[in-house]
Amino acid sequence: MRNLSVLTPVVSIFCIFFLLYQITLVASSAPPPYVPDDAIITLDCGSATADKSKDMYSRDWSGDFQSKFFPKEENNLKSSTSKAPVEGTVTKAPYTTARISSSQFTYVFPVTVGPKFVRLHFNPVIYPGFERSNAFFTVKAGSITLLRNFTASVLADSSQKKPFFKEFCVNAGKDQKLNLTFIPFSTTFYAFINGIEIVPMPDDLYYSPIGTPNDKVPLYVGQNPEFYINYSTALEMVYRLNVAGNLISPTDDTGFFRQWSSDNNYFKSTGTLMPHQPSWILDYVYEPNYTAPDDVYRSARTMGFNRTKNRLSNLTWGLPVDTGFNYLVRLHFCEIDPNIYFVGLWRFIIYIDSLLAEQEADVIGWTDKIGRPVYKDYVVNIRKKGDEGSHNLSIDLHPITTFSNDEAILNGVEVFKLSNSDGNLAGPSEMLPTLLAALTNKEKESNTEKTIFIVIGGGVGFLVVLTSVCIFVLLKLRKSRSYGSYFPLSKCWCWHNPYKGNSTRTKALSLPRELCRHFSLDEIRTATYNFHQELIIGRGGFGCVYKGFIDQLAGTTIVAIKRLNPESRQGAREFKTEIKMLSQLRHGHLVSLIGYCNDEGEMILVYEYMINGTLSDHLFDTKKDALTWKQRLEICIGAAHGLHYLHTCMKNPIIHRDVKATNILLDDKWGSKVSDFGLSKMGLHETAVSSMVKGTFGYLDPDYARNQQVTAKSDVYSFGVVLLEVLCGRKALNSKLEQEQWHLANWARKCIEKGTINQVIDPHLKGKIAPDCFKVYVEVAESCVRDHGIDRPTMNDVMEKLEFAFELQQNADAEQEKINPSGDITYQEVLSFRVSGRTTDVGASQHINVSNGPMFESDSSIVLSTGIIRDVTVNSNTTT
Ligand SMILES: *[C@@H]1O[C@H](CO)[C@@H](O)[C@H](O)[C@H]1NC(C)=O
Ligand SMILES: *[C@@H]1O[C@H](CO)[C@@H](O)[C@H](O)[C@H]1NC(C)=O
Ligand SMILES: *[C@@H]1O[C@H](CO)[C@@H](O)[C@H](O)[C@H]1NC(C)=O
Ligand SMILES: *[C@@H]1O[C@H](CO)[C@@H](O)[C@H](O)[C@H]1NC(C)=O
Ligand SMILES: *[C@@H]1O[C@H](CO)[C@@H](O)[C@H](O)[C@H]1NC(C)=O
Ligand SMILES: *[C@@H]1O[C@H](CO)[C@@H](O)[C@H](O)[C@H]1NC(C)=O
Ligand SMILES: CC(=O)N[C@H]1CO[C@H](CO)[C@@H](O)[C@@H]1O
Repeated sequence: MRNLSVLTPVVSIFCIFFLLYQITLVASSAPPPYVPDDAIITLDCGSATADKSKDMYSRDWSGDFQSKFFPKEENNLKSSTSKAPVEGTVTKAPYTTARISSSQFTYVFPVTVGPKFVRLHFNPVIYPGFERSNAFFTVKAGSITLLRNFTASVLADSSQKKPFFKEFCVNAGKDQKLNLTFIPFSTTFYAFINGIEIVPMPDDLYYSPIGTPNDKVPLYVGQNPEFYINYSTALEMVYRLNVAGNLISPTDDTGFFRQWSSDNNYFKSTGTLMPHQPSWILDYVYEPNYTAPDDVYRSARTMGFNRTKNRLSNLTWGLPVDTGFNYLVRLHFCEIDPNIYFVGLWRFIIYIDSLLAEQEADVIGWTDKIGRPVYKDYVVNIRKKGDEGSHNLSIDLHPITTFSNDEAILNGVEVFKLSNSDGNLAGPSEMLPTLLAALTNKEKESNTEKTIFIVIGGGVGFLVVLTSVCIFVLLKLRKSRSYGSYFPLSKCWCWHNPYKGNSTRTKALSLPRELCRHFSLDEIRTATYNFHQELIIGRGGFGCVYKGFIDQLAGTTIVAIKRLNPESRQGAREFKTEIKMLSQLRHGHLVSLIGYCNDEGEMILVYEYMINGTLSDHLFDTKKDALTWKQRLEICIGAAHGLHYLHTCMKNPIIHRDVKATNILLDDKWGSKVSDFGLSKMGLHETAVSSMVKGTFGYLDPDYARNQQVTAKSDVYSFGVVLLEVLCGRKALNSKLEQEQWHLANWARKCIEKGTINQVIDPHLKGKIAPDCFKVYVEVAESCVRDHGIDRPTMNDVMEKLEFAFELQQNADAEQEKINPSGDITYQEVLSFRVSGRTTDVGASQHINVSNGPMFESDSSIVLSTGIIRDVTVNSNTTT
């Protein structure tokens, strides 16, 4: 008895303490009301300050013109304001005026430190003087990219050309400024903005930096247990849904002017609506009362009364999102069914993107009582899967079968995209084809501009140079007739040689000469629109070459991006050293290597972009205008210079090993550059069919095929084949022709020997080649494709002779023009011409034995024997 009487007060005291403890616990967890420390800014862009206009919710907007938020800096002054033509019902602020510019402009908002809502309002109509499809720009908040390569018009097209807004959460840093910069893609495009809203928000509304109470840190679905969202992250609101409810307008939000939409378009299963409870007084114990408007919690979707069906299904929402980002998914819950009053009655599983997010959700279990709102945050990573740009993020609720009910409930959903580690929120664009068309047009425009400039600018200079050259030539011609003494001349000729000016292109890239830039894989992805199919400009055994756009924010440079495929990615370690070596090679006639990327096991090379493609594109089966003879000569001379440089720039010659018409690229001025040099050394060549012999059939030095001894003369042979292709307009190897003509080099040699080479020249060149020039050219070509390397000239000889041939053509043209100033220049055909008796030939052997006897045995097919590849040779017996 005594014992009991002692126990009773103890128990009761304990109970009282426990109750008090509970009460204080509840009281202390009720959050204080939020008092914003900053004013709300609503800026009507493009409208004068004096005008205060009201939007459809009767909120006031003030003009940005001469406002303190729009500094009078030089860039900003280039922007203009424009009125939106009245379309449909949009006659309210901020959509009636816009600020538009083809150069970048910045707004500076003085704000307190802390996170803010930033809402950008767009009305994508046609503004006078601006083409709708040319709205293409990037928006940055400080260093964070909010919208990259954003095309407001497309977004609007998919939502019926209505005005729309984009909402972000961005943190203002210590300098207490929020800068919003609008950057057009390039000067052809423009950026525009109709309205900007800045609204302060509580620190803990969506952010959860380290130190946040555990139950408020988002669960990282399928990964680590938690995911902290710190203030350096920017959020983009993608969905804010009032489940089973109607639209809640900004003015009915809890003071942040958020808009809540109906979930009707995203709800995918069947279910019932919980009766809306308009009179419920909600009890905010676990969340601040500003978390969401009461109306969000006063309605919900549940599954319905058929328990058999519920057990077999999910309550499902599908939300299309961009891939390659993390998403914050906030689910709002509030039990509003008066019959659900105890724990364990309604329990369900939550899947987010088909991953288990919550094993046992029980709203009453979380809140103890009906009418108490609670939210749960999850972060889910939506990976890039192949080419898929958009993905349906699914939310599935599945009931856990309990003793009385099989149900699930949801009241509201918010989904935010989280910025990447590089501060980017921009997803893939759906706009690629349009963009490409626009860029291509732009390219063409600038090309014609340039061409006109050159023709006009070059015309005057050309006359001056030509006059001096003529005088010089005449003087020189009197003095000497030997090749050697023409060389000073060739230098004169270079003054007006358009391709000599090519180094300006390299300079335009503003890269230090020796520097080889390292690109991150992200940069490469951005530049190629994630290796977009439409940007492929070349394919080969090595992988693909993409057209790429780098430094998009600073004016955009077009580059060629070569991505080596996994099979050729051998020797990753040597990659970097080789790249360093290659990047040292700089010459006006070599395609410059700008940089590389070796992230994640990739091997990617970034080259300057050559707008006119390959020489091959313009020689064979082309619908393009045929290249003129002089253009062809200049192209060959340029390529010869490039190869000569490779052979002589270092102590040991760098041998290209794959000289061919597809490796000679043409720039905007039809100057030529050699590409793909140095790759064979790394074992990265596309034509690396065997480890023994590398090269391309039809161009392959027979000496090399025999001995596997590669020398600079192997390049000379291949270059000779190119010279023949240029002259004949035929491919090095063409099995569609008669068998004896398959192999151009062998066939041409036979024709030269027989004196019938004139019969196989490109029909486009008939009557265009001065006979003297023709002879020199054919001699050079023939000497290059001789069977033995020792009989072939050096690249230097080839280069000089080609320049000589060019001069002969120039002189002949000048003569012709004197006789017939207005007419087309036509030369007599060289009917029969043999290369023989070349006494002044440099470095050439005295005997030519072109087709006497089988110089290279073969049975007219590609012979693969003991791993050695031989070139195709025409059986000489068939001709005799
Ligand atoms: C914002 O712009 C102002 C004025 O141009 C500049 O002083 C400030 O450093 C900028 N702040 C940021 C974060 O870019
Ligand atoms: C903030 O979060 C991002 C992404 O999770 C992370 O990369 C960054 O290091 C974090 N910054 C700080 C200061 O914790
Ligand atoms: C939240 O509660 C406070 C009082 O605690 C009140 O002043 C405020 O208006 C409420 N906010 C909302 C959005 O209901
Ligand atoms: C409940 O759903 C099941 C499965 O869909 C169906 O077979 C059954 O007829 C439904 N019951 C009622 C009463 O509608
Ligand atoms: C994604 O979900 C939306 C709406 O929920 C739907 O209209 C669309 O067809 C879905 N797309 C795919 C690929 O499932
Ligand atoms: C519910 O959704 C989850 C996740 O997508 C899925 O794994 C499960 O099979 C679904 N259950 C039913 C009954 O459809
Ligand atoms: C059309 C376009 O420019 N799309 C790119 C925009 O930027 C993102 C992010 O870098 C790229 O992924 C898109 O390909």
